[in-house]
Amino acid sequence: MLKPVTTDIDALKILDERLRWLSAWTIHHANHIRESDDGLKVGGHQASCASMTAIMAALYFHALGSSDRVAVKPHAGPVLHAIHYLLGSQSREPLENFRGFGGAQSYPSRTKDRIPVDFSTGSVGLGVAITLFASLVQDYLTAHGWIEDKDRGRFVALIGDAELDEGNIYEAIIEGAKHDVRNLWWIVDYNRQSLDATSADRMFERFDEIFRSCGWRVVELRYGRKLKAALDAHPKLKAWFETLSNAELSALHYQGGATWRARMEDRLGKSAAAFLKTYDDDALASLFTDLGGHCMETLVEAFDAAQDDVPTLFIAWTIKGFGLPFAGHKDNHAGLMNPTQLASLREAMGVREGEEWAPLEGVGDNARPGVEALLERSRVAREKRSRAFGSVNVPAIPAPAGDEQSTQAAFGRILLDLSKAGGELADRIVTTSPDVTVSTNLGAWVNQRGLFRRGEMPDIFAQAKIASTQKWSATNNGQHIELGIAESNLFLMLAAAGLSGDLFGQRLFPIGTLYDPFIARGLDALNYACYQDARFLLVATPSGITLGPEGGAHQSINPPLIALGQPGLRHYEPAYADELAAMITEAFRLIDDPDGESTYLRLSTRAIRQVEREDESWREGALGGGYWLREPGAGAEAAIVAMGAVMPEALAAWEELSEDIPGLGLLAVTSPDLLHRGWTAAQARRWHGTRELSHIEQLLLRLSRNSGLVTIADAAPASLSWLGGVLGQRVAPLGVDKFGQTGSLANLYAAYRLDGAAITEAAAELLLQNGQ
Ligand SMILES: Cc1ncc(C[n+]2csc(CCOP(=O)(O)OP(=O)(O)O)c2C)c(N)n1
Ligand SMILES: [Mg+2]
Repeated sequence: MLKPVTTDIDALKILDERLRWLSAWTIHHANHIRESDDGLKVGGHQASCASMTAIMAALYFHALGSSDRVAVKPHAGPVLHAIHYLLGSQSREPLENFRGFGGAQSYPSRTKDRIPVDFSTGSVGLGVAITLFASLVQDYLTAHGWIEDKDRGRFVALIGDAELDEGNIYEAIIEGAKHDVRNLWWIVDYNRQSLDATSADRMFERFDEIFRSCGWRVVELRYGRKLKAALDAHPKLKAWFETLSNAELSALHYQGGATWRARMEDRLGKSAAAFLKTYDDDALASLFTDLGGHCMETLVEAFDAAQDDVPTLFIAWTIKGFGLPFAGHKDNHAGLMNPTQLASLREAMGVREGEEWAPLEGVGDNARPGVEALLERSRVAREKRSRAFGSVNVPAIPAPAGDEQSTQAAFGRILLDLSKAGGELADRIVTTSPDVTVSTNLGAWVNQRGLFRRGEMPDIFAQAKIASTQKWSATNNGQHIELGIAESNLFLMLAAAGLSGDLFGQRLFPIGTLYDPFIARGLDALNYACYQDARFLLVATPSGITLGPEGGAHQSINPPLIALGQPGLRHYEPAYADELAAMITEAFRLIDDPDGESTYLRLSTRAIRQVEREDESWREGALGGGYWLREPGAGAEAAIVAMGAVMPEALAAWEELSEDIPGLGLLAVTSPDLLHRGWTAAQARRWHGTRELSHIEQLLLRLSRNSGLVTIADAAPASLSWLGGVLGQRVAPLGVDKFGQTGSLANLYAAYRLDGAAITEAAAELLLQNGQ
């Protein structure tokens, strides 16, 4: 772990100033100097950066070790780039092109930025919480013997104070307390301002209570050294200072020394007179800006003092826009200095015109060697880590036997078989679920592989010999991470475990299960996981109104549409167990492939009769998004297009209708998502001159151009209705477009038009139109 290095506070202060300059300049350059060809506002957050430069200088140039990982507050992205610029690991061009195409991204991005970014940030709150789950993954890997103690690091989140309103942070620390998480530093840039205005008063006390009760150490860095000494010598002044509301304090910082003086004369009268005599206005303003988060000595001391593994929240008081003309102004969130203000700042910082990008411009000859030596000593990684892929052999997974099976039960069987068979893949699987382990059929796997806990957790029921089919004991060898009901945590857990190869050089195959409708509960965290290219398998089950008696609150409708629009996540919806086995094999392959992605399996509890296969020709189609379960006749007038659990209805209708409609085909769609992607990709290729039909075009070309398609899915009808746009065939879309309710399958399929009668009617109508 970290050892404090002998540091040069003066050099750190210089670097703090360099970061403030470079971040402000980068944003200024993008907005005021770079040519704009579209007139769009470029933007950037000079005030949010200035608020954090001392904290980040103390961290990156003093406290961080080489195995530590950081999630940087999104709006401080330019400071991170400036740090790497000073370290020599960022070049000038991406900074000149900040927020431009191919330039440094507005918010730190793992995938798009050239510098090492440990965690992408942007949606506030998520970058904070993922560090907690990454720390848990580190504990998991250590316990399983995959990383050594010397390679363990600390996980740091740099947090805006308004970010602490995000509920996902509290869901995470509650979960963290259960798992006894450690090695976390969360550092709040407590500038008491949000986007709109100043934030609610005295929240630091609330945060303090909440975090402490979850087992955290809370370190408040309210005062810098100078201010602390001054206030300690004047208790009345201190008492008054501490009564100032966030808005009053911010306004005073903005207004400056004369206003501080007038206010103190007014409020404290004679008792302040002696104190005020010792400061001119500028000195007074400067004294009151000496808050903990701007005082290098205070920061370094606090970081050096927190070298154990207790999770620690630092509340570092700061001023938003510190050192800039709009410091403390409530509207400064997106505020940009104008060219005149920027020129004054440049002069004040000793930067010559034309030398704005020179890394150590303005640093005197005497100071330079010390600053350069400190940069040299920084243990922060300069290079992006290469990503570890292809490390684990993924064998083909056999389909579980059984004439009648549900995809959910088959999923449980597949994992059980994998566990029993053993091997590297099985050992590298880690499962997790927000309190629906048993009801999503992970129970048998957990019986085999056990729960993971750093401290052992005995199964009291088993010890008491109370009969139960489910073992529930935990050890540090276990492979299932139990989560409380908080779907956002599930996705952050999957994100962290799905980045294991990138963060720790150790591949894991994370599988998360939840009920399909509750994907929506964690949607932003799911998007966040995909955005940074975390790799995992998401198993959502049960799904749809096929859930029957469980009723409308648990019957999902729109997740296939969500998946259709979600980059980085492949949706598969199998009808049969053999399809599922092929998809799980593919999902594992995609996890460990540089060009892979994550997979979402939408499963069902409905046991259906399995189909007889004549050969293996279905397999490739099923993995590509669809295949003809019943081949159409050449130029057929119609086809039924069905997905997932309603396949028996589609097959029955096909049997019934194929006498009347010669050549009627039955297309089993396994992934509208892949079909749609393939279709648009083929179009894009054609624009570039390559003629190559997509999978769905090839499938549909078997039918006549003016044929009709009856599409059916236990999901929003739009999941499949778009298929009519591929070749211009007409579509009668069946699906669920009202909330579900309780009932038997027969009741519900009839009421929601997912039965054979609906298919027949829809087909008849299409054919009638054909005749017209
Ligand atoms: C989930 C989400 N909601 C809203 C925003 C828009 N937003 C960006 S920054 C911000 C306020 C940030 O205030 P704070 O966290 O205190 O940061 P700082 O004052 O340091 O800029 C908001 C609302 C966002 N990025 N993410
Ligand atoms: Mg703030």
